[in-house]
This record gives sequence, structure tokens and C-alpha cells, in this order.
Amino acid sequence: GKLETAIAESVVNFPRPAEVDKFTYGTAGFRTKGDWLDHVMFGMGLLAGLRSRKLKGQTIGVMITASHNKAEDNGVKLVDPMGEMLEQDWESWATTIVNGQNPEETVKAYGEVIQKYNIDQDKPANVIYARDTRPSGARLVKALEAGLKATNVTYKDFGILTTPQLHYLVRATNTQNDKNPYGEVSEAGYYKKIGAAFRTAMKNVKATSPVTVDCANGVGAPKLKEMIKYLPTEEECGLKINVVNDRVEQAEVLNKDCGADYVKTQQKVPQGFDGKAYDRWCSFDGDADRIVYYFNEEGPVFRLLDGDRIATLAASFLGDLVAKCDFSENLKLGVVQTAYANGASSKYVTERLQLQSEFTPTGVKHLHHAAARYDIGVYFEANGHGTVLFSNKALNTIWSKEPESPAQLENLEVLRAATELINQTVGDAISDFLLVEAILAHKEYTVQEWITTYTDKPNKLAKQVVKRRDEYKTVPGTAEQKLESPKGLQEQIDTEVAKYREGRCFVRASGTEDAVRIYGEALSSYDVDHMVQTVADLIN
Ligand code: NG1
Ligand code: ZN
Repeated sequence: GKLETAIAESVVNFPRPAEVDKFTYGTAGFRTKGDWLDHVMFGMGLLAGLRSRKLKGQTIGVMITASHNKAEDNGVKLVDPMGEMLEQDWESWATTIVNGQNPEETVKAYGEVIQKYNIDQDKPANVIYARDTRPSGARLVKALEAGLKATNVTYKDFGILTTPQLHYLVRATNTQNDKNPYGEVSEAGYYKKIGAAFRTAMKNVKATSPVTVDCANGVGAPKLKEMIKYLPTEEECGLKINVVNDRVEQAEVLNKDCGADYVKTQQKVPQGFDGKAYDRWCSFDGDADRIVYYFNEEGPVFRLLDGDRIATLAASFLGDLVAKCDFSENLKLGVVQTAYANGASSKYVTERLQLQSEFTPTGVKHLHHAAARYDIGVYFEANGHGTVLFSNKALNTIWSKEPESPAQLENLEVLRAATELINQTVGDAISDFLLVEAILAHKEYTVQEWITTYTDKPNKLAKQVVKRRDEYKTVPGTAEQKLESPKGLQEQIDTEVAKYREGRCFVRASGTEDAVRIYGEALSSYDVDHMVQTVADLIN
């Protein structure tokens, strides 16, 4: 057909790089050196169009980013109509469509998707896209556009945005004619919605200390500065926000010794840190979909407030509000984590907060889906990616309630504001940041008070490079905490772990690196080190 000819003619301008054998659409979409991604972008243009046609012309998003990776890397992810990650079934089609060895194979892969999903090529297709601040982004957009043009897709470029902003826009676009649109379809619409919600949430409280945000020298910096224009002033709400690591014009410093991933994995303050003891800091990652908090105690001793801490803080706050608004009988609140969550945080959720706790395999899509099964589902990865989902039932209940007292009205307003403040599509550093700040103001917590809500169990995350990580398979339903293969290894691990008081240790193949990860917890840090080392020695 006509489109097939156009694809074949256009794809020759975006040949496969000789350096890459095979591209694989993984948990982070495609991600590699920016120089090697033109062909992938072209293919993603094709697939985004197909996905939109399959879904009756609903708008699909394409985000070009490599998140916390170095500046020369880049990547791409597709966003489904409600702002969720691409449906799992289609991930393998993404892999297929970008791995054609020549134009004929690309056209053939395109045809296979059409057949498989019975797609009508005359139907409309709509795609929107954005990119982070990486230098290769502008060129990669051209390759994406070529794929879109070849297949007659209607598209719109939203320029430079954070990943969660693009997710917001996809959902806003697809709900704009609904009874409850998600928000205005513009970058300003994002700031307006979140800014208004934060103003309401802070109406009766005041922050008492400033906060500093390390933006990893990425897109979070200009976007947070824009967000601040829509927030109540320091005079109004007491909150002073300092923005640091905002050198987006200097590509080479992106994520360099700073940002959420650096702070979490290195367990230290970022480049540019000049805080005094107990000053409140937080870090975004390179595309602003992750956030972690931290501070120094005198010493200085570094103290991290990671995704587990944010999850427990949010769950405690929302749980209180739900109780005060008399929704406890009606709305079930749950906290979803991965097995990497510190055991003390999960125990705090079930025993202190008396809320449900659940574990899923690693990867945001698993957490997101599990959280969607609660009325109010809080999910966070320890690395700082997470959000809170409100079901339709929860939203209806919260917004239709007639308050029974002025005090209840106040709580109800804060809870309503929370539903607007929190990005429902994906973990969002800007939105999570403002949520945490509002909660700290309500609870009148300093970072010290926040961190003393529970004591982390001593823990260690190690990794071991192995020849074939695909040999490490876990038993389904165990949140990846039990190995099925290699045969016998799990028994050996169990025998070892049983020697330690309150020991917990598991091994799984990384989905993003050629290695297996070993995570351990025990009563003392000496025990943890010993246990994790011994388990590592069992591998290979
Ligand atoms: P893998 O490499 O599969 O462990 C890592 C992180 C995940 C998630 C993904 C995607 C850990 C232990 N794992 O996954 O939390 O963020 O990368 O970026 O932190
Ligand atoms: Zn990210």
C-alpha cells in the first residue's frame, strides 16, 4: 500500500547503527547512546501511530529521555491514553518494529502489527511528544517525525518537558471532552492545576523552614522554576524553595554527581550541597519523575528519606484524612512496594498505620497496576519513583461528601486538594515534592521528626555481574524473592539466611543491567554485610 512505500522510502534516512545488534524495549523503554537511536525513533513513530489507530484515534505520547543516565545517552518510551505506560503486549512489537535489518523488514513488521490488531490504516492517528534537555533530543525528534509523517499521523511537538508533564498532557488530551477533564491541555494547565491544589492544601498551615531542590542539572530545573510562579508566595505559605543544580545549558553536567539516583545509590549529598545540619534538601532525577529527600546530622552524618519514607508519610497523612472525613469504612487504602522496600517501612504500614501492604515485582508498571486496585493506592519504589492513585469510587466519595462540621470541611478540602495535587498518571517529582511539603507543613514535621517515625533495618544492595542473567528466574507471585533457577541456589541461600537474626535476602536478575542484584536486611549491619557477601559468593 501507499503507507508501506512511504515507510520504505523514509526509513533509509535512518539506518540501523552498526554498533547495536538488537534493541529491546525494556522497563525503561529503549535506552542507549543518543547517537544510536535515530532508527529506533523512526520505528517508535510508526508504532505510536499504529497504537493510536488501534485505540480509535486516542492520543498516544512519546517521551524522549534517558532519565538519570549520562548526558550522551537517550531513550524513548510510549505513553498510553490515560497516561499509563505502554500496554505490555505491545512492548514486544516495539522491539520487533525497530529491529528490521533493512527497509523490507521494517515494512514487514509494520504489516504484522496491522494484521495482528486488525488496524484500519485510514483511521485517524494522534501522537504528542516531548523531550528532556539532552542535546541529542532535537535530532531524534526529526527521526520520530519522519516515522509519523510516513504513516499520516497527526502530531504535536510539546518541546522540552519533564516525563510526568508529558504523561499529564496525554491524559488531559484524551479526557478534554469528558465530564471530568484531567486538566487543561497545555504546559500552563499542568502548573495551574497543581498550583491551585497546593494553594488549597496550604490554606490553613504554614511551612516553617526552607527547602532546597537539586534538579540534577536537568529539565526539572526550568520546570520547577515555572511551577513556583503558580504557587503561593513565601509570605503566604511560609515556604521558600531554593533551586540548585539548574545548569541545563551545560549538557555534560546532567546527572553528574547529583540528582536522585546519585544521592540514593551513593548515599551521599549531591555536588553543590551547602546545607547546614538538618537543612531539608531533595533531589530530582534527570527527567523529574523521581524524588528523594535527605539531610545531614551533625558530624556530618548523611540521612536519606527515600521512596519508602515518602510512601509512609503520604499513607499516614491520607489515612488520617480518610478517617477524619469518616471514609474509613468505605475507602480502602493500601501501600504497594517492591521487595527492595525496607522491611521497617512495610511493618510501619501494617502495624502502626494499620493499612494494607502489598509487594509486586520491580518496575513501575507492576506497582501502578496493583495500586489501581485500591480505592486509594500509594505506591513508591525505594528509589523515589511513585505516586498515589484514587479510584473513581474514591473520587466520587470524596467530592460528593457533605461535611458534618467545620473541622471536617477543612479536612475534606485538604483531601480534595490532594487528589488534584498528585499526578495520577505516573510518579512526578514536582507533584510529589509539593505533596511532601504540604504534608510536612500539616504535620509540623522537621526532617528529624519525619525520619524518627520508624527506624530502617540495616540493609545492603549489591550486584554481581554474571554471564547469563536470564538463567536467574524467580517464582511467580513471590515479588521476585525466590529463585526457581538455577536449580538448588534458592535452597543454599535459605540455609545461609537462616543463620542471621531477622535475616532477609533475595537474588534476582536486573531488568536494566547485565547483572543480578542481591538485597539483604538483618538486625545488625555487620550481619547484613556478611550475609550479602556470603550469598554473593554462592553465585557463579
Ligand atoms: P533493575 O535493574 O531491574 O533492578 C532498576 C531499579 C528499579 C527501577 C528500574 C527502572 C533497583 C533495585 N532497581 O531495575 O527500581 O527503577 O531500574 O529504571 O533500584
Ligand atoms: Zn527518571
